[in-house]
Amino acid sequence: MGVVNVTPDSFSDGGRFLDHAAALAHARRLVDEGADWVDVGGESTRPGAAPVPAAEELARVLPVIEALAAEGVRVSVDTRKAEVATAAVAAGARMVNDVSAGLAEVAGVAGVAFVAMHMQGEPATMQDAPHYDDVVAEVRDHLVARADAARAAGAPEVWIDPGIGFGKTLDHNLALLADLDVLVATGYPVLVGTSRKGMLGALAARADRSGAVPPAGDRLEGSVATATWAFLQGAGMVRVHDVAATVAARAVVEVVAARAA
Ligand code: PMM
Repeated sequence: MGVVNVTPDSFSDGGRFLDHAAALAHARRLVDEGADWVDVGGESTRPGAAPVPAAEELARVLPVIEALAAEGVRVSVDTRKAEVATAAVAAGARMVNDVSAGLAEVAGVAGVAFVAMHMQGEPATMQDAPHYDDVVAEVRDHLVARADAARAAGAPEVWIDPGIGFGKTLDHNLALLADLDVLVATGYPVLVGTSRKGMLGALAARADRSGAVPPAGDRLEGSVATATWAFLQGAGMVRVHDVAATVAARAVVEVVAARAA
């Protein structure tokens, strides 16, 4: 799944694709590079981000979704608002990717695929003091409940996603990645998004002699490494900014995995 953020403030590509022509060109490039889905979002959910009114979100994403869908691209809409999800589906989106996992019924009624992602709290404050007694079990139980609701409401395809970086410390993120098999064992296909995220900045700084944290646009190695890890643990899809590098890495590791099987 390739990411197209039509926003002024997303943490790694904010402002680059606010122009619709630039967003479309970027989306086409991601498809050429091997993306099966293009995830179009109009509201940044980075830590501390302010909410965006529905009308503004719609103005950002609808023209892009309409144009891509008309070209036969499988488009997912990254939104937390029922109104935006419904309009996006009418414009041709075939998946609702909801970081709050609250739109299960909306996706079901619309008859499109659904991604239930786990988030503790709200983007504005979610990184203040995330707390879990057992992060892996709590995330799993919440996602299964939301995925069951989406399926009961009629969603034809339902994914679960641990929500790396959404109300989670580095240790929580590492626990979820290390125990990804627990999510895979639910039977729901698993989507993972680590691309360019803060945890990769923190891990890169640990590995770097100077201790410098690389900026979001300079976290390709960690992004590809964790996407590859996710595939090897049984994830069915990864949400990434750098499609070509991820596809190439997966092609290599698949050969090794097939040999090992
Ligand atoms: N991460 C972001 C936004 N949407 N959706 C899913 N399903 N999983 C994620 O991990 C996820 C998401 C934040 O990243 P961005 O600002 O680069 O889009």
